[in-house]
Amino acid sequence: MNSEKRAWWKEAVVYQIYPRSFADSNGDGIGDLNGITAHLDYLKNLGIDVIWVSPIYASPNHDNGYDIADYRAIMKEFGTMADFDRMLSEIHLRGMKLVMDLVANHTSDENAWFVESRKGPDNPYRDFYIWKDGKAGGPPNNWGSCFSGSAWEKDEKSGQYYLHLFTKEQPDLNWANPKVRDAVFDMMTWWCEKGIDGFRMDVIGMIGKENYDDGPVRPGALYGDFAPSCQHTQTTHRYLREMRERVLSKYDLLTVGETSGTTDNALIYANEDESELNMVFGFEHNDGLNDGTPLGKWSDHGAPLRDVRAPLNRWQMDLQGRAWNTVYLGNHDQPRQVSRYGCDSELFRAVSAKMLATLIHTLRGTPYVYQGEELGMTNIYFTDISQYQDVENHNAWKQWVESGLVDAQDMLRYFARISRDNARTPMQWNREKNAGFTTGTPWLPVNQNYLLINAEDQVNDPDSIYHYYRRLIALRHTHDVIVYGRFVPLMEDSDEVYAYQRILDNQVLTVALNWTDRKVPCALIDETEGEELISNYPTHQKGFLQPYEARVILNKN
Ligand code: TEU
Ligand code: CA
Repeated sequence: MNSEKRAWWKEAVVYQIYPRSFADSNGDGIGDLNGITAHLDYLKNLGIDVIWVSPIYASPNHDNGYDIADYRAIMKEFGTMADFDRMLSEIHLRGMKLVMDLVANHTSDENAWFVESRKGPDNPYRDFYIWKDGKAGGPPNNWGSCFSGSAWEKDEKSGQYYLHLFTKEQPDLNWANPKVRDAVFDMMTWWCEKGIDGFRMDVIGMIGKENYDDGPVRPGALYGDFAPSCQHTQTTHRYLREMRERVLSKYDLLTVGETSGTTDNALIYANEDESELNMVFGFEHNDGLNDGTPLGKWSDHGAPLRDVRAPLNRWQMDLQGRAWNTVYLGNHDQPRQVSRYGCDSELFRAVSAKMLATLIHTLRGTPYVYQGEELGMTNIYFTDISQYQDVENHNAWKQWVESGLVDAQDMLRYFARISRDNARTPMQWNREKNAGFTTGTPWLPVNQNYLLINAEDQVNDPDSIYHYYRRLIALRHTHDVIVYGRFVPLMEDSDEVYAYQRILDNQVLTVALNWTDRKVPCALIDETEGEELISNYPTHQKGFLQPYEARVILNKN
């Protein structure tokens, strides 16, 4: 295994910033670039190598920046290009790197390209987007948007429809047009020349549309699935190889695709031959838990060990030695990980947050930490539709509740469990007003548990979740086995214990994690003589794991 190709992006730990909610420097209630710059030492002290920042480009914010109006300008709420340049140089001064979010499957409908395109069939930008005639008085096909409703919007002016796989304010770019690829690649080059260190590529698996046939309709669903025509196609791979050749290969970048899909897909995107991307995010251990229900993610589905471990272990086994993996449980599209996979009660919050942290930092792959996760921040559990900001919630509400198809109380329960807004509440910095996030009125309420959960208290407490993350990150930076060790699953029949080994040369790392809030029998670690690298409990009980206990032992033969 020592022959494995080393790379800085395999050894790195990435921290995701959702800029709107990270730190507000000027009191308007919205996080901004100067707010990020002011907190770089906090990230450096945590041990972070790479910062991935969610979109910071000019945007009307129908989807919080994932609808870009101008790829070469900074969103005015976030600051100026001078603020960006200063942030980038301060990141580099501290030896960290910056990865930008590349949202290029679609733009905002306010992007100059779309404003032109919409003017009519003769406009030179018409083919920058996907325009089709309707069929039988309706849209061109039966596809549903990821955010509810049809994926087509009729433009009254020309009578044609344009495709939007997300909101109608996010029209899909037509990658089949070489001018679109030129424009996107030029823009990427422009950012690389500014000195950024990589791209996280939003829904990049959807860029290669191959046909516009009706998609299969799942039982109970209202629209057809676009995936067979748009997801992980040969055409997408062709565009990515072109992108590699024309842009990515010219710089030393971290590239991570937000692709979803199976390990078969990942093996192509993230192949060790580096013909496309360095790594991709799998979704089988989060969104995949909801497969088969007509409402998709809107359900009561929990996260029992078997359902979470099976996809995670499959990605570990299928990719090793062949493609590089990512490891994450939380991001800006998922609820808070301690609320979803652990337990956010006062009793178990810290210990379960540390157990989950142990998992993401000891599986094979580059770990991604989502802001506030290192403090054990929890879901906010809104109780009324009016409290939500996220367009995904409001569109789903219209489609299912206002139409009478789903009961309002049921939907609110699903939202409280899984809504993206749970992860988007402001970062909890200290015990001051609004948790120190803003002196004004925060755009989304601060979780009222900030007196219990905040960065300042945890930085001052050596036993905190924050310091546990700091220790895990330091271990990655000292032990090659954590980065390059082969993954060997253990105890796959257990409903309670997630266990595995990582093996590199003469070193064996053994990890045992109790996924439950009960003391459970487990002899694995007792039989393992070795050095304890980390644990979330100060003392252990022979033959058992305590509630949410995590143990990591290193043996050298
Ligand atoms: O998310 C893509 C995506 O597939 C999401 O719809 C995801 O499935 C859902 O939010 C949660 O399960 C990316 C971005 O990360 C997201 O924030 C954007 O809204 C979306 O693309 C459109 O750009
Ligand atoms: Ca601000």
